[in-house]
Amino acid sequence: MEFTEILYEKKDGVARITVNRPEKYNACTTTTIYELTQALTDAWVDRSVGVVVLTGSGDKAFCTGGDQSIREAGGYSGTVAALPLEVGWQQVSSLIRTIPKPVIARVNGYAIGGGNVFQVVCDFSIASDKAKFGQAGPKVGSFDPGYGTGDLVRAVGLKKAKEIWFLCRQYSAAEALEMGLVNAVVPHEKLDEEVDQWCADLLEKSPTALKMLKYAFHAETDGVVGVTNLGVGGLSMFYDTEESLEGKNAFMEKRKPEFSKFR
Ligand code: 2NE
Repeated sequence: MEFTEILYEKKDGVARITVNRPEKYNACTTTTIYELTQALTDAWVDRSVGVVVLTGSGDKAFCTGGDQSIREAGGYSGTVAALPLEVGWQQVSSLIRTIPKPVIARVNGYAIGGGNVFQVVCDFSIASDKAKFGQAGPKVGSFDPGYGTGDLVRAVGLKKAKEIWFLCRQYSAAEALEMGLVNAVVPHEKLDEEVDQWCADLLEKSPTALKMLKYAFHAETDGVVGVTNLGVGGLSMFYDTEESLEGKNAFMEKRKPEFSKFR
């Protein structure tokens, strides 16, 4: 796959997606967002991938949200001009939350605005001790409702989530750990070692158990979409059974299905 604003590599069961605009502190255009959806979709369908790592290039920023320098009426420009704001950004968050594999945010620097939302919706966040966190919407005339507010509430509690959004303060990695915004903080130079260890620990586990757990965690909060994902996770396993195949085989062989032996 050819990308211009992200890097995408797959190795030893791990798909690593890197927002690659370090000169803009990894702020995103519509192209970046579109490419993120493509990479996440590829990681979803590739059975060799067990864990996804999301990060940013360089050592300044994980991601600082929308690129304000190319923001225009209606959204953010880029070569994929036809990607409306409400499709692209929430699609990335949605894919991170529904891809049936653990997604780790490797937070190597600033996670601000939409960048903080991305790390919030990841299953795990491992932060460098240099990382800084915060929302910026009310400062720059934006807000990120839904995943950007709901998952934050569940991570840090309602009062703290409102403080983060309304006041647009920045929080250190230590403060983020204390409030439950991240899972672990390590010295900057140990970040890759720590992320690699989490990947190795996850890759040892049953992929189906992890998939169903991920869906179960979101089923409660995501309404019919959450229940659908949980149900379809079950359906994909049912398709692997003899009982399910009997239905298909009977149809193809133009006979009545014999389901009674599966009772
Ligand atoms: C991240 C932060 C706090 C860093 O501050 P500092 O002082 O350490 O660095 P500086 O000089 O501000 O930034 C370094 C370079 O990166 C660019 C800056 O313009 C600067 O470029 P030069 O002047 O050196 O050429 N840069 C950083 N973030 C950028 C951005 N988001 N867009 C374009 N250029 C950016 C500080 O830079 C900061 O506060 N950044 C802005 C954060 C922000 O407002 N993000 C957007 C929030 S809204 C959003 O993400 C969103 C949403 O709410 C809903 C839907 C979709 C998106």
